[in-house]
Amino acid sequence: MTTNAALRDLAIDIATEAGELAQRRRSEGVAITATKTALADIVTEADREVEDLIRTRLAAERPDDGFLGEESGAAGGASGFTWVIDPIDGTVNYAYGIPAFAVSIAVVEGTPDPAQWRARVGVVHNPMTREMFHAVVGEGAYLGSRRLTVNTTVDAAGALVGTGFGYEAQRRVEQFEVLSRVLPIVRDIRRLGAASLDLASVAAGRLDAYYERGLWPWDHAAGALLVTEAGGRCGGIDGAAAGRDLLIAAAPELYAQLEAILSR
Ligand code: LIP
Repeated sequence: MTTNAALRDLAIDIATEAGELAQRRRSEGVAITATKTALADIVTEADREVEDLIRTRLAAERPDDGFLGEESGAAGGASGFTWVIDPIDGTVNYAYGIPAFAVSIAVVEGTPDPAQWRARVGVVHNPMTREMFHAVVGEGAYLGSRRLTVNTTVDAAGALVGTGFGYEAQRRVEQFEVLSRVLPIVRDIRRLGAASLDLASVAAGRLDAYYERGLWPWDHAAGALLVTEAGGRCGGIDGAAAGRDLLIAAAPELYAQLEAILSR
């Protein structure tokens, strides 16, 4: 019987190796961009290569587990556990050399659906800052060895709130309308560009809250566990699970205030 701690340690080891590859490809990629290939192709290649590394490690060390990855999709397993992977979360930051992207690795139990799964382990690693955020269900959230807690003393008027925007024009029009309701109320907005790092920032108290519509399961699988293990709440409106419709993350009292604003 594999313990949660063993799954976390494996996730950290794989995230470390994957982060080193992502960093290496980025530096090599800049040279290639300067000569011929479009930067977008560099990023896609790196995304795929990093996910391939993760998938290969897991096939060797956890052959009976399922897999759900941004680049290569889903594969069932016999163990009841699924590894939910975003190899490079913060793709645009990665392409531009902004040091705010992460390898996001989660282990969930049950159906690999955010509305049904039970997260057991979450790891979010920013190789540029060498920060390793990690959590095991029921055992707290950490940045390295430092225990994390969400900010619990802030209401909406004083809140620093992270958010993000999709890639489609029409969705951005809708997201701008929502932002026009939030911005006048809160302290300020931050758009970090990587959901996993937004969620890690809420867990670490670097943001008071985060919300976004249109996220994929791999964007938030690991970060959501960081938030809940740091004493926060992560979900949607009226008790819904976090998903494509909406994700809100904050301490419970601020969550309720944001939920009221976002559900208007
Ligand atoms: C990104 C998310 C971010 C969102 C971006 C994009 P990707 O994921 O992490 O929160 O605002 O539009 O979806 O594409 O970098 O893996």
